Amino acid sequence: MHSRDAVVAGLPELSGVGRCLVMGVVNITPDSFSDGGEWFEPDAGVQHGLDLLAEGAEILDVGGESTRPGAARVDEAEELRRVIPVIERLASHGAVVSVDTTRAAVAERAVAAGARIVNDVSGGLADPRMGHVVADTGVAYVAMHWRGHADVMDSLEVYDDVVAEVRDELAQRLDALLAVGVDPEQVVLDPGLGFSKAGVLNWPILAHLEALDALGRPVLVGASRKRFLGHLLEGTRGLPADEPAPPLERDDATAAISALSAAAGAWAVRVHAARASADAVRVADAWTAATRDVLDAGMTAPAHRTTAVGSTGTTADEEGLS
Ligand code: PMM
Repeated sequence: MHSRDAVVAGLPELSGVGRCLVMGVVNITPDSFSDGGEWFEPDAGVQHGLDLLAEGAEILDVGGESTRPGAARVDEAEELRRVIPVIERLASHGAVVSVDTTRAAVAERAVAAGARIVNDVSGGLADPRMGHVVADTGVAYVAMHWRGHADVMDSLEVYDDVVAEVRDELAQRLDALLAVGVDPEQVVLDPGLGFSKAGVLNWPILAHLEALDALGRPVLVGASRKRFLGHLLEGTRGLPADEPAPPLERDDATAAISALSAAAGAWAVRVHAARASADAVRVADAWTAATRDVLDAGMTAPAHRTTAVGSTGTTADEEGLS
């Protein structure tokens, strides 16, 4: 069994989907690197969440503190003021809401307001009470690989073998969570792309997602609009050769990573632009299913499906094959 298919506690409607899920980002921050300030007012945040759902997101990740490298921390009261009203309103619309926080008190209040997932970029390291809150509430918990807050994270990117060290440090976080009573079924793991990881360090992690699969829990991939994509795209399509492509120019590359991550077995991708990634994970699903058909047939020619994966019921002519 792929770790993607492992049950995640408290999310029955998202279990058994059989393909990678899409988590849409709702940043209620004035200074996020990727969409800073755009959805800072609660009404705008809620509307943005609803738009992401309409574009195909299955989870909405609401955050009130920027993790942009070098960013200063916001205090707890301000973080609560930003996220709680938005979580309440999105949850009342029936959305599966996740709260992006490193603070146990914010996680607790967010769950009371309707959040079903706690997404902690510190994997429990930033707040010693976090594991206990997760155990007590029983909610799903994303534990991300992390070495320090935004003001110091760039100075902590020292690795001999980035894939093995990220895997081993995540395994330690998992053990620490289980030791305080968290059920393994609550946990989703995330390699933390871009967090204490400079450009080139992110590619081996993506290319070896199966190393995390070995930990037995589903994996979330958060590549969306990150700096390493900006560097990848330097000098393309008329962009300056010596400057990273700006965040809003990174969505197509993000969708490509969503497809590849989904094909590699990721449980979910966390993205700012949901539509392209919702399409991408479906492409990966159809691709993987067709590959499986060939393998099941003993490496002979595939038995052609009579109904396409995700078929809308329209004929080939209506859909326009050319
Ligand atoms: N990245 C950011 C914020 N939260 N959460 C998880 N689980 N994984 C990530 O990679 C991640 C995250 C930073 O991106 P943003 O500032 O655009 O939200």
